[in-house]
Amino acid sequence: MIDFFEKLSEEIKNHDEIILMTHSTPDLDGLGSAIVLSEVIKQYGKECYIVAPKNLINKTLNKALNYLSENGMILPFKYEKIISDNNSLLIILDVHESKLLESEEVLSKIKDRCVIDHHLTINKKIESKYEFIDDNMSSTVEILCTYLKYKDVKVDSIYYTLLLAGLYQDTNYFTLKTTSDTFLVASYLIKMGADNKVEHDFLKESMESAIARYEYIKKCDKLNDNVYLCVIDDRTCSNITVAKIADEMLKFEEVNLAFAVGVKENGQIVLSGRSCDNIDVCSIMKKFGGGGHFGAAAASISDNTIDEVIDKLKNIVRGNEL
Ligand SMILES: [Mn+2]
Repeated sequence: MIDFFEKLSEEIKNHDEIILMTHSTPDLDGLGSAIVLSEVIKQYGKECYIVAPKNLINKTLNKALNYLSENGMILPFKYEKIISDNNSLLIILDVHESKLLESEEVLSKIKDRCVIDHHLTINKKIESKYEFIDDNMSSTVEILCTYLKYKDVKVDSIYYTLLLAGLYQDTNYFTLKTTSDTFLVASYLIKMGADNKVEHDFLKESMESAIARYEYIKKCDKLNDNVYLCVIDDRTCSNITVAKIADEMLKFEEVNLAFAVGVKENGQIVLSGRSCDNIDVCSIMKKFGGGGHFGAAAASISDNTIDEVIDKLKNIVRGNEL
């Protein structure tokens, strides 16, 4: 990792302009890390932009972005159309597959690339000069904080709050992929001035949305011993909604493997899975063309109906494939 950090710093110094990009429908882990990295890069005296997100439906992220604006922080967003290669370096965060990117157009424009990610590799990786992809890391925040510590760079305390919220969100309150190093990162962020109360305010949600989730959970199906599926069948929903339902279901003592499925506005089926007890839910999601982590994974499916997806999932879970 230290090798990569040295190369990353070197690459930043060797380029006139740095473009940062995360996955589409960004979250606080990806976009929060990009915002903080842009602050660091400005300290190196370089121009730095973040590819402007087209779809900001993550409420926690929105709250955090508003909080930054209210506190006078300027977000260096730049639209994909006006981005060009001016001896630019593209740093890709929290994703390493081209079809999941915020903008494939920007990817095609800039040839010098570095990739920083913590997801499992499922499909073809983006070609880059240097990459650091370690699926043992809890989050991109964890990788970035290791870099900040190593380089001994400091940013305004407000950014540490942003990173702490990203760490909470990506690990689902320190339940997913959390190691002793993850807690050390949390400790570092608090030490550097992260405000735990503000971070908790970012993560708060409306009573209405929490109750709506439980209405679906109330009707969930038991597929097998300790395996449950929740179906959102009366409205369209986002991948965030199904992810949150699957997260929530894993809290119950009856549940070792939880799935939630729904239909997105564009007609795609979104399926999310969460597991404990060493069940590889990612290998199940791969069967639907998806991916993610060992204990948390998802798939977006275009060529099946929701009923077909549910049937296929039931067959997988009830077969001897687990
Ligand atoms: Mn992440």
